[in-house]
Amino acid sequence: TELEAAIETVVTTFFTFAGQEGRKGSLSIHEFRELVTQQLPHLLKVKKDVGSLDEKMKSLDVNQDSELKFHEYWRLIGELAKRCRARFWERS
Ligand SMILES: [Ca+2]
Repeated sequence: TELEAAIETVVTTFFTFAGQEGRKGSLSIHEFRELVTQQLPHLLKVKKDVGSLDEKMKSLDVNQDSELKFHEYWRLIGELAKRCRARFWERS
């Protein structure tokens, strides 16, 4: 189904970018930047502002190890989903 495919995309996107360098199960700052600019340009408009992207990463990095594990990345997806919901609500 569409929903199942969407969930799978959330997971495979994480691992595709996390596998680029360093530890394969987590996103480095560089990988996070790539993921956001390539895959979330409309939902997370920080493309030209590297500083705010680093801030975003810090706010998601719960254990402060400068890498994002899946559950930390998942918090971003949750935030974006909430934002989508708010917009959907306004329209209806
Ligand atoms: Ca982390």
